[in-house]
Amino acid sequence: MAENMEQIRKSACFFCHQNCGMLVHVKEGEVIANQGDPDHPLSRGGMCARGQIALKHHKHPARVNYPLKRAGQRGEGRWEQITWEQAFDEIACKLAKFREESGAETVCSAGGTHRTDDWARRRFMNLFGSPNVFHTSHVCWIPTFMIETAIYGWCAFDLDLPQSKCVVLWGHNPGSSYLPEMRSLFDMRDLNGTKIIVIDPRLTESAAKADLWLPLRPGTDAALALAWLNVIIYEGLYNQTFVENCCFGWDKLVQHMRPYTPEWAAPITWIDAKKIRAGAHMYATNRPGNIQWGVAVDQIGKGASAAIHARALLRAVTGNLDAPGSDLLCGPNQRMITDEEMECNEQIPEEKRAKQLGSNRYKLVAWPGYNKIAELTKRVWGKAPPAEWMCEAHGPSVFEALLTGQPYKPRALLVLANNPLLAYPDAKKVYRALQEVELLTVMDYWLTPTAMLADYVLPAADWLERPTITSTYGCSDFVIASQRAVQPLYERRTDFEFWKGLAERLNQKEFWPWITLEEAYFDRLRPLGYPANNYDEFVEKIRYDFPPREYYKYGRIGFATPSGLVELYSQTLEELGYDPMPTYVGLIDNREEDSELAKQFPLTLIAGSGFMPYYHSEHRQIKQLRFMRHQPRVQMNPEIAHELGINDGDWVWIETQRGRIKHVAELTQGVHPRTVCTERGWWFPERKGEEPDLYGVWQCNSNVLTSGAPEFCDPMSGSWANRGLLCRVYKVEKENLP
Ligand SMILES: Nc1nc2c(c(=O)[nH]1)N[C@H]1C(S)=C(S)[C@@H](COP(=O)(O)OP(=O)(O)OC[C@H]3O[C@@H](n4cnc5c(=O)[nH]c(N)nc54)[C@H](O)[C@@H]3O)O[C@H]1N2
Ligand SMILES: Nc1nc2c(c(=O)[nH]1)N[C@H]1C(S)=C(S)[C@@H](COP(=O)(O)OP(=O)(O)OC[C@H]3O[C@@H](n4cnc5c(=O)[nH]c(N)nc54)[C@H](O)[C@@H]3O)O[C@H]1N2
Ligand code: SF4
Ligand SMILES: [Mo]
Repeated sequence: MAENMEQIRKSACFFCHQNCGMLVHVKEGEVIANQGDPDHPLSRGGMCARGQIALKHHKHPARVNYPLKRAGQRGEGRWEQITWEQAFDEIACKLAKFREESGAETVCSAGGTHRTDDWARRRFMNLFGSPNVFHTSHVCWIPTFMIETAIYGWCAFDLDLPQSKCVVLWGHNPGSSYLPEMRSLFDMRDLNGTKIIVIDPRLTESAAKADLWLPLRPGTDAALALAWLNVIIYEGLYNQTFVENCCFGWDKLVQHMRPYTPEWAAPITWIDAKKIRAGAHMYATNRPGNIQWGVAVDQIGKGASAAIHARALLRAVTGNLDAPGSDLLCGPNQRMITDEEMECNEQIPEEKRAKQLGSNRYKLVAWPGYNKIAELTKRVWGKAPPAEWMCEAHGPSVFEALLTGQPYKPRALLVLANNPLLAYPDAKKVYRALQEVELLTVMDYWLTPTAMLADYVLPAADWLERPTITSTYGCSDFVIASQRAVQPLYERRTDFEFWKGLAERLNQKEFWPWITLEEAYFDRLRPLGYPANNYDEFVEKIRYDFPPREYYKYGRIGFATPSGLVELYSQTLEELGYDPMPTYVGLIDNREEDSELAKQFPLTLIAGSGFMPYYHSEHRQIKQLRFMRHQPRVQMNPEIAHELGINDGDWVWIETQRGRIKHVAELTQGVHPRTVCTERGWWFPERKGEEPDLYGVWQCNSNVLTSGAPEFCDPMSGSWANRGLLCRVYKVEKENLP
């Protein structure tokens, strides 16, 4: 096609992992417009405010466009522009030196949420010999994935909504976090009369439309889920056939659940026993039903696993698993080359696996747990979930190792698609840890607060500049392929090229045969057997592959667990030294209501949840979005605010034992008088980037308030606590107003 003709490219937005389909209009190699793709099977033409500003993001004057090397002191903000060749040569040379002097494991890599080709990161790190890859996985879906897989052989995230009679949104607010999903859900409710239950301390966009809203005390989800199990078991609302034929450990579970009555849970959860029962009845009697994953439960730190585990067992005892209208076990993609198959996991020796930081303490989402899960899933499904995400070093433990040198001191941190100062707990500790690292590289679109501390900053290509494969972190049975709309501007490169560039200098050349990312993707899709000669043609002609839906797969293959059944009593968890059935362990900060600490910090904190229009710490640079939400807001109830002399719009301090931050008070009846909710991810790109300001990162960053210390973390999953912490709130003094 002539260069000057307008072309439409079938792309996918990657400002979040909904990956909405986009039709991108391109003329003379430049993007001129983008619109939602009405033929996209999931987003159906929809897009959110972030999708709308893709062009502003693409052409924003503050984007990092060339590799930068630190010229002054760390954090001084003086940079020298260098070539990619120089950056690769220098970084690779340092990595080789660290490997030789102190072992490959001293090179670590940090990620955030899924934004990019993480199989490439893992492939590089495995071949390099380091097990120390980590993400925010321990607080985002992965505890859920691994616990559910331990119990029933895959995570039941594939929801068969059209036939469902009841959907539970448990710590999930698609009304601000997944807008396309919110639309489908409420369209379906209007069409089918599906019941919707929302379990959320706040009256959210989703809760406002629910049939039943259970406003629980933050962090007490395990108590609520256990009480639902108690009701369902002891009132005989369970699915007897499923329990008898498909489950292991029923008698033990019945005994174990005896104490967890709604009356026991009421004072813990702040929900009255009648309402707890009503919720359990609604879910158990409107079958088939779904429980939609929400990240809140992964973020309650100590005790997160009990909540996740109990929530999963609710599906099992009601038989809401892999049946029409319930939560399905899709299993891995059977025909394409999966993320896991791209990772070269077999290349990392046992002796290096044992050096994975945090894996001796938090075993499930690390090599000890992953080994078991991978063996079972391979036996039944033929394939394993990816090690990237499911088998990780523990971020807070890596930062701890940097500060203490125990069990050894990491020397390099390769940060990519992550803003650690805003994403990981106890941000001041993360900051001190980053000062300790000898080599810090950051690949990003912007000079973020974290990038300001780097030795090298590398310019990342955005979603318009690269192809995308969508397959739910490499864990679903379907695939959607999308095109690169344009070649990267300036010297921006894809994350894949970053790993490949290093790999080629570190003796991995034979493992990276592809020149472009499209070539790698096409190799992965080739086994699907479609008539296409290259990736672009695949997208043009085929674009997606959804295998026919098969219900009750367990009838044919069984469940990928030691017994081949749904394990109400989990042998995998027991073998790892964990509780085979969920047990309530209480809140992290205060077990006793009258403790000294609870007197000093009388309120319960939610340290951030999703809100529009931002994605975590991103997009504050984009004027059109900033106009919608200019500064951070803390939600609190007018009753407590008035007691504290706080008015709507006042700047207030929110303080925990770790530190304090400022937000603007937003008074709302939609939260309990004892609960406050801050926003996550705030920094101010318009302020000074150099030390000590770092774009105002210490002013409003919710992670100043959180903790990743072992006593706050869940031993099974490694979750740290962002929800259910103790805090106090008071007005900002005149001299401290921003
Ligand atoms: N207190 C508190 N902390 C939390 C949470 C919370 O609710 N409260 N939520 C947690 C959760 S669920 C998550 S997932 C994490 C998110 O943590 P992060 O993923 O670190 O969050 P982001 O702010 O989105 O940072 C991503 C960075 O990567 C850059 N980026 C985006 N796309 C790409 C790409 O394709 N390539 C490259 N190289 N860079 C890219 C962005 O510009 C941004 O600077 O935070 C966790 N931390
Ligand atoms: N706009 C926007 N969308 C996003 C993101 C974003 O940053 N911004 N991030 C993306 C990512 S990486 C993720 S993981 C998803 C997460 O999306 P969701 O699963 O929707 O999670 P959150 O929005 O963090 O929180 C959901 C709800 O949990 C409630 N909550 C807080 N504490 C508790 C608790 O202890 N128990 C219960 N039951 N509920 C609680 C909060 O009030 C909130 O309304 O969103 C994705 N989408
Ligand atoms: S940021 Fe918005 S448009 Fe982009 S994928 Fe997510 S929901 Fe879709
Ligand atoms: Mo997340």
